[in-house]
Amino acid sequence: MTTTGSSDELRFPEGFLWGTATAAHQIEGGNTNNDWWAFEHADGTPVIEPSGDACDSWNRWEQDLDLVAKLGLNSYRFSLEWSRIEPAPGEFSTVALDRYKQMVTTARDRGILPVVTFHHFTTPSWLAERGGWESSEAPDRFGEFTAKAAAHLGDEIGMACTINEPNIVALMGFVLGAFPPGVAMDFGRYDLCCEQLNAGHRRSVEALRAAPGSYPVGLTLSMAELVGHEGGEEELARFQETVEDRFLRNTVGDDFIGVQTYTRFHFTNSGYQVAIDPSARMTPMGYEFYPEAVGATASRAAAVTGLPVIVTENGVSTADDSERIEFVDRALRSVHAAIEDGVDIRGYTLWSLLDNFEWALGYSQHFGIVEVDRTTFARNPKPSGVFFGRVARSGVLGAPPVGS
Ligand code: GCO
Repeated sequence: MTTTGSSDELRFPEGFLWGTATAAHQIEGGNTNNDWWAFEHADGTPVIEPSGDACDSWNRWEQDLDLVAKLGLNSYRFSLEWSRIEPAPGEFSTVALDRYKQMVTTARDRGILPVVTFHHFTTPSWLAERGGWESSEAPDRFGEFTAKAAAHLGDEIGMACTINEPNIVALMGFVLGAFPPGVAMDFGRYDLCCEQLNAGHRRSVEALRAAPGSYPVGLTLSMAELVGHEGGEEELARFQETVEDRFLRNTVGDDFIGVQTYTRFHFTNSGYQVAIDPSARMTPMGYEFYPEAVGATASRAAAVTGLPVIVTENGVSTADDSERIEFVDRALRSVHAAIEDGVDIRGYTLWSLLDNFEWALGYSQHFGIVEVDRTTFARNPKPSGVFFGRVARSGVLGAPPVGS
């Protein structure tokens, strides 16, 4: 249980995971052999610019780990780029596997728990050309890839996240059309993709359980606090079921549920709304600025799955770093309140370590606690990173920052 110090100080449980996160395609650079690279260079997609060199983290990965350690965090969530590891079906790159293994061991050497995500939005071109997640072979192919990668990375993996936000892969790919394959409003293909991703998660869990070592395994899911208003209850229930609960139910036998929350959504008699108050404070992502959503989503995920919760992504896109500090402070207060209410939340991961490639929005968004010079790739920690590291080191959230 947590104890509180002075009235404004909130102490988090011993052993709480304090981390930050990235994803291969968003930071490595040069990931040319996947569906996202093709989507970025195709005509008529909503992608505003290609990922290009990203943050050059394929070459600067050790700098990134040094930053995580220097900030004082104890975990780092990063993803494997499937297309680097398996550039052609059944053909595996030892160089790529060795690199990711090096990241795991180097994280360990720095006292950082390596949290490895096996699929973070990108799919190898060879599989995309066969139908991607709609193809009947996708779940097995992903299970085989998981087995190969987990065997090579070995028993020093700290935690394994199978698929990052399967709901977003399906929703953006087949309803909103902003992710590959860029299909809009096709609910039949959306449903198929959801079922395939759920099957892929189960194959991946099986493969991880058979791999060397013993570490927690789970799914990470995009969740928003869903607020019902008069006349919106049915729409809320439909959204909750088709976008969240169908995945939450697919976690039986897992060790944790990864919750990834950025905002809340409103459901009224005119349907889904990002905000209902015309003067609501918004972020550059078009989300309502509402840090407290994460306490609600973590509580609901725990209630639905019965699993321990790790907040595997939370943060805010803002050019005003003091606003990020306010966001994280308020989000952590809502997490602490949920823990006080008995919710088993074991970690908080701030998205993101670096300002990086925000998918269709390119480099227009700033989620990082470290800024990256887009020309020299020099990394420069922000005050929000120093703030978060101080909380991580002490396990205590102090008085609200001045001016919040
Ligand atoms: C996601 C992804 C990240 C995003 C982050 C900000 O949740 O969409 O995991 O890749 O960059 O969430 O939108």
